[in-house]
Amino acid sequence: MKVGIIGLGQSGKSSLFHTLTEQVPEAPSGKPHRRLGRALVPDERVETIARIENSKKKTYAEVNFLDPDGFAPDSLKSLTSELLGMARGSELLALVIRAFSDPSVMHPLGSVDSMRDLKNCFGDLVIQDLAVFESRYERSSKSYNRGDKSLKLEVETLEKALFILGEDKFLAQEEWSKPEKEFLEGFEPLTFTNGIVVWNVDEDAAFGRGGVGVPVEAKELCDKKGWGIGAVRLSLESEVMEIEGEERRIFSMELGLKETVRERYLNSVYDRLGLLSFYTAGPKEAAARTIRRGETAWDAAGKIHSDIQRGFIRAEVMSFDDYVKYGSEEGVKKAGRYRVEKKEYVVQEGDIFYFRFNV
Ligand SMILES: Nc1nc2c(ncn2[C@@H]2O[C@H](COP(=O)(O)OP(=O)(O)OP(=O)(O)O)[C@@H](O)[C@H]2O)c(=O)[nH]1
Ligand SMILES: [Mg+2]
Repeated sequence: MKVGIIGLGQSGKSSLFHTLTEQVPEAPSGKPHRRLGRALVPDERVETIARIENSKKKTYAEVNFLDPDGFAPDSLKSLTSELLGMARGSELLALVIRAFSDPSVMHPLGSVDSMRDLKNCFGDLVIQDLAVFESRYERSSKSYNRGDKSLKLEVETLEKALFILGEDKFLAQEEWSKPEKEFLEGFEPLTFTNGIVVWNVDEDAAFGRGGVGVPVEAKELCDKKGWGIGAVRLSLESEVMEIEGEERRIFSMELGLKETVRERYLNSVYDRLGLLSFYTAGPKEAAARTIRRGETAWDAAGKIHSDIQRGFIRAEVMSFDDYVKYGSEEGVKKAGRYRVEKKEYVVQEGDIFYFRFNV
């Protein structure tokens, strides 16, 4: 799973990347490029399973982040096509908006005005999509008018898309039929992508879960676009990530941070994308894996290994809650709570699987 970080120059993109991936910033290269990093999703259930099974290895689900890096600090006065090109194809966009005042950090537009930046950045996403669809429309409408009627769906869909974008709306704000959607998705439009705004506030800002620190106006705009928004004190959280091990937890608690930004943020990534965690348990490995809501046991098997999917016979399943309640797989079996499911079984949050397969 891939999350593309976007934002104006000096808004805090790399700070976010750093807090999430713990990857230390590299020396400036001066050339625009994408920096990739991964974050392991903290998961108490993996710890529990590993304890019960005495597993040798613990495997966590992971999320990949990319940080557009190497742009001259004052060159990103808007979300340029080069920057957005790097984020296209991500499953989630994380838009960092500068809401910290620190005068020692320059703002590419010369002043801090978070609402202006948010509106402009949303506008930039629309502009980029418009550019993509306009050039395509120009070509296909020509062929269509010359008599290629197979392009009917394409031309009509493009007309609808251009109209929506022309109204300054996101494509995701509109209803689409399945064929329309499939056609549009081929272009990986930015305004079709799920998104979260990361409102990067001052160290001493009032803060909490449920949007404290985020102005009502910003929240409303995001709601309208179908995006999430949350306030983060990135410079503070970035410092916390410099601290190793147990000290980090203690320091976080002192600062009143119940969880690190990584835990909070990754949880909201899961929510927004409709992701679930499922598990496998054994003496070799206790592992968490990610799947989309609505996907099946067969999809889950494929996440582990293509052979397991290919040779799928059946899935044996217990819920994590039963597993803890009855203390072991044996206990779950004795309680009559162990199930055998077919390919089509829809995976539930916290399922622990054992796949029978034959290749
Ligand atoms: N005071 C304060 N400074 C911050 C905060 N977040 C980031 N900064 C500082 O702002 C500067 C830019 O932060 P980065 O994370 O590098 O921003 P960026 O968006 O990656 O910048 P570019 O890659 O140059 O576009 C750095 O000096 C950070 O230390 C914050 O919440 N408060
Ligand atoms: Mg950066």
